Amino acid sequence: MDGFIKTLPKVELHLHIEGTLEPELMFELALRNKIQLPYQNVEQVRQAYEFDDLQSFLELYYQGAQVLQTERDFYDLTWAYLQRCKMDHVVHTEIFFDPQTHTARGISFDSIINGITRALQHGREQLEISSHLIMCFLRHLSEQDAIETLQQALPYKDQIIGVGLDSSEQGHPPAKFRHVFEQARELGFLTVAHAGEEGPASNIWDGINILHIARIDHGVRCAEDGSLVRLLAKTRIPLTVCPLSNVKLKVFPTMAEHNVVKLLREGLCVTINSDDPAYFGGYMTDNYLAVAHALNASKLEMAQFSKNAIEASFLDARQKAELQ
Ligand code: ES4
Ligand code: ZN
Repeated sequence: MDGFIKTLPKVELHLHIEGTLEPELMFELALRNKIQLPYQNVEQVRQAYEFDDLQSFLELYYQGAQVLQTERDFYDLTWAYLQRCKMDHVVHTEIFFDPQTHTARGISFDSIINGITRALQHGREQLEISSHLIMCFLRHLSEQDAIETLQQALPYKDQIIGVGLDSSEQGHPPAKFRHVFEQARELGFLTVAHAGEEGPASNIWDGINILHIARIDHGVRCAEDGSLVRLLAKTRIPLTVCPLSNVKLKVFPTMAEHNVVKLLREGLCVTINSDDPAYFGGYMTDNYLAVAHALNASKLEMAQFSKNAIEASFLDARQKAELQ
């Protein structure tokens, strides 16, 4: 099984590029940019990565992102992630970035997007990894702030396939972003949103009905609503599930209690993804292995996760056919 999973061609659909910042690179960038970190060494950083919930993680994640200052930093971050993708047999990846985390600190939109897209282009040319970029709005900030971010992104519209919604789900429901998602869709962006990670199944309904999302990021709490599970099975609206993330952030007490294989067997288009691999202790292969070991999934089922991800991707029909 392990050898089968390692070489299985994989597609990643839920990955925050800021969440790939390994402690080693964090220190390198802090030194380069003369930023003081609240840690003495790499081991101390890793020891700090014990989380009680989403909020306790987000605090360290936003703090870590402060070392990202220049276009070169965003390039180095993205290039390191793509090299990990190669090791994990990831052939296509759709990555999130959080511009507001950086523009709020005075970093230009241009540095962020040029650094990331230059690395993605090198990934296509040198590693044969295809990719798309999705811009996320931070849901703890206002809708007006998201609207201004959408305006800032317009000169780079060709580089961004869709918009998403991340950060604190509790207290910031999908309806808060109704207008900015409508504007984004009118401009031709596809839409996704984190929903049903820590928040209730009603956030998944609202993501579908109010934000018209093409995929649900996480979505594991759909299991609390039988009619929603039936809708998801029937429509095959995909769920981008992140197993190691869910256990680290205590969405499930242990991997053995995770519902990802159950949802697969119920016919949902569920996929396996790494979310913030530098913080949650594993990239794509690690997530696939953890699921296979804890939940007794067959090789056929593990391959189905990868097939689902091809189906759920934003590639066109011809590109999907090439991967199948
Ligand atoms: C995130 Cl796991 C998760 N949930 C919500 N927002 C996020 N941003 C980065 N990782
Ligand atoms: Zn996420």
